[in-house]
Amino acid sequence: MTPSSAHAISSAIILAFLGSPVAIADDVELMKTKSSIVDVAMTNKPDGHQIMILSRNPVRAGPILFKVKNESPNLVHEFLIVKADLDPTAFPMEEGGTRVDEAKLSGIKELGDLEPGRSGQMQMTLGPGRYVLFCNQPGHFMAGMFATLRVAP
Ligand SMILES: [Cu+2]
Repeated sequence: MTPSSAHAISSAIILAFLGSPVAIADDVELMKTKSSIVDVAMTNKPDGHQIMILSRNPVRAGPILFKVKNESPNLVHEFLIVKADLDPTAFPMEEGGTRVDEAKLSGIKELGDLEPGRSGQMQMTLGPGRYVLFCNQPGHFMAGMFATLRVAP
């Protein structure tokens, strides 16, 4: 079964249950898998790479809760998101090249700094399209701390 046909079937099952007064455990499990929570893990590797890992991708358009965790032992990270068709490697950089030039991208939303081991949450309603999630602490973007998220209609 392809992922899209599995998705279509689970959607159909949920619609069927909405008409039923009886809630059962399987139904709750299905609703959970439909909920739009994206866990975001940010950490740095011993080799110097900075990474951002998303728990799911793509997601459906609508309200999405980003649960962001800084898993680094020793570095502050931050979480920014912008809708962009531009490939992250083509993002405008500040002079010196250590940070993305945020002034040149419109519509950036930001969670702000997260100390090592700390978590934060950001709720957004996203329309369909391609989004770039990134950390803009000096050097982190260039070291790989970004991810693209596809939001399906
Ligand atoms: Cu970072």
